[in-house]
Amino acid sequence: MRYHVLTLFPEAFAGPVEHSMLGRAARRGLLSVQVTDIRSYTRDAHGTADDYQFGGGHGMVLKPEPIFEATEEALAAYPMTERGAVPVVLLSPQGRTLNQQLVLELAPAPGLVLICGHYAGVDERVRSHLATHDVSIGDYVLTGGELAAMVVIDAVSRFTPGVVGSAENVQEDSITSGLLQHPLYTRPAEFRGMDTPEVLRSGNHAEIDRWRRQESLRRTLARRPDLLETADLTAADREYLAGLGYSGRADGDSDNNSPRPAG
Ligand code: 6GU
Repeated sequence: MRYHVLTLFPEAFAGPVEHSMLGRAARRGLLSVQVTDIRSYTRDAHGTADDYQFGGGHGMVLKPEPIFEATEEALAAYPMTERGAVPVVLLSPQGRTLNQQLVLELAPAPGLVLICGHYAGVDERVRSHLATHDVSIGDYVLTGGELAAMVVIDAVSRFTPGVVGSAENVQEDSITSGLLQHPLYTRPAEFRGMDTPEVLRSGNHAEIDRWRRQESLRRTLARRPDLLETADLTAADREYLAGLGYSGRADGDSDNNSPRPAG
């Protein structure tokens, strides 16, 4: 994956990209992160990237020209690629909230252009005529899109072969599987009076798998019951959940999205 980040704060990417799993992946040639200073695409002597908003009001607005030109130059690296095959992602609090499904949608692309918004916002023409995706990382407001772009890069890169240990890790992790992960333990078996589950040390792999699946289900029901609506559940899963008082919906014949008590 080739990432093209457009930002007013290129320095912000040096640390996170170099000193992390991503840095290791970049040095191994599995991905690249090209950071472009939007200001380098401005035409005036002061490098003016923003301007007052039409209609008046507080807050400056990022001008369209430098962002269009920087994006077009990034896309020029893909001359043989179909238009739209390289997503142009605008990071803004108004966007679609990032989740693992959106991450999976972005992951197969050969490259990603990430536009970091700032100030009051960006000229609407960037959103309407340049960006293919408008993405937020959650319901809170950041000072800029830089941290959000790093979150997208990190989450998407986990699906680039070789970036994380094994493909299994990615397929079995929380959320991708549709359920939260079961609890994890390592040595020592007992620490300050806190025990670890006997079953995990039993060597009985069928029992271990069953325990892990049930813990995943229990934890998902307790913390994120919404995920159970779309998770791939077996008859045994449903039976276990029913024992916990969950009676989800009977295979999509109900519009009720909230868990109901059993019975
Ligand atoms: Cl992508 N940008 C900003 N400025 N704030 C945010 C965000 C993005 N996502 C959540 N909050």
